[in-house]
This record gives sequence, C-alpha cells and structure tokens, in this order.
Amino acid sequence: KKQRPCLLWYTGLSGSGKSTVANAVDTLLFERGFHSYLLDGDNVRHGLNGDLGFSDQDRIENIRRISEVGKLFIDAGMIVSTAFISPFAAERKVAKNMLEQGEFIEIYIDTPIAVCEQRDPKGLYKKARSGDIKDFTGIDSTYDVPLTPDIHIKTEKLSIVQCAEQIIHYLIAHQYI
Ligand code: GGZ
Repeated sequence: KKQRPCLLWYTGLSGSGKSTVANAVDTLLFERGFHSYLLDGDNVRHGLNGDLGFSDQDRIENIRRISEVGKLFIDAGMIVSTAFISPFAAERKVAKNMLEQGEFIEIYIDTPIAVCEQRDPKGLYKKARSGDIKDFTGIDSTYDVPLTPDIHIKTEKLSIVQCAEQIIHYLIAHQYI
C-alpha cells in the first residue's frame, strides 16, 4: 500500500500518554496495511541506549541516537514513531533538521502535569517529590513546551481512540497515507 515515509515525533511529560497513543496509532496503521514501527522506552532505552540515564547530557544523547535511528527507518520507507519525553526544544529541532521538508511531524501529547502526577502509574512522581529520584521531568528537570507542534493533542477531554484518530486524520489530510 502506498505511503509517504515520515517520523511521528511524540513529545510530552512522563505519564502524558505518549506510548499509549503511539501504540494505538501504530495498530490503526497496521490494520490499514501500512508499514510502521514504534520506537519507545521499551525497545530503545533498555537496549541501544541502555548506557544512558536522565542527566541533561544523557537525554541529549538519547534523543540524538533516536533521531539517527528514526532517519534510518525513513530511508527504509517506513512510517516511524518515536515516543520519548524529548524535553529540549533544541534537540527536537536537530531531529527535524536531519530530515527532508515534511518528513518530521511533531506531536505534542499535552497532559497537564497535575493529571500525569495523579495517574502516576509507576509511582515515579511520588518518588521525585520525595527526592528518591532526582532530575525528574517537570519537577526538577526542564520540559520545553512545543510552541508550534504539527499536531496538538489535549488528552484530557479525549479517549485514546479519539487521540489516535486525530493523528490518522492528519496523515490522510496531508497525504502521508
Ligand atoms: C523522567 C524518567 C526519569 C526521570 C525514569 N525523568 O513514565 P515512564 O517512566 O514510562 O516514562 C519516563 C521515561 C522517560 O524516558 P525518555 O527516554 O522518554 O526520556 S528523555 O526523552 O528525556 O530522554 C519514566 C522514566 O523513563 N524515567 N527516570 N528522571 N522520566
């Protein structure tokens, strides 16, 4: 099935729903017969980037490697998604500039920190508040809010399926699929 290769770059806080929405989009793409692949913490942070932690320097290197791998998937003709906090605007811009015009699609998964903190599925916010974890994004490490994302998803008022459909509609409207 014909597709225009692109990189769906998800960004948002821990617990914002990046991986959940990205997985839902990936499933919809698969069901429609498109070739896609999702890079996230599960398959990258534990393997390729297993040597990296959460200092600013390590996050920059994390995103640099992910950008390079994303580019390889684009070269292979895929629709590739990356679901990482990617907190720094400068590194997101580097990723965008590595690609051709229109290949990089920035998706801001916009969930207020209060909501992320309330969900706290892994208890990480609690640990960050108590000081058991340091350099936690949104608490004592920076998150640069995307100012001009290609797709802005406000998760609070939407279901997961609605979030995924917003992204699929964008891909159709802009003739990626
Ligand atoms: C932020 C952390 C931290 C710190 C561990 N800060 O909710 P999660 O668990 O599953 O997603 C978070 C994930 C963030 O990794 P990324 O590779 O996406 O981050 S970055 O793009 O900034 O490099 C969280 C967990 O790892 N985690 N410690 N200190 N998130």
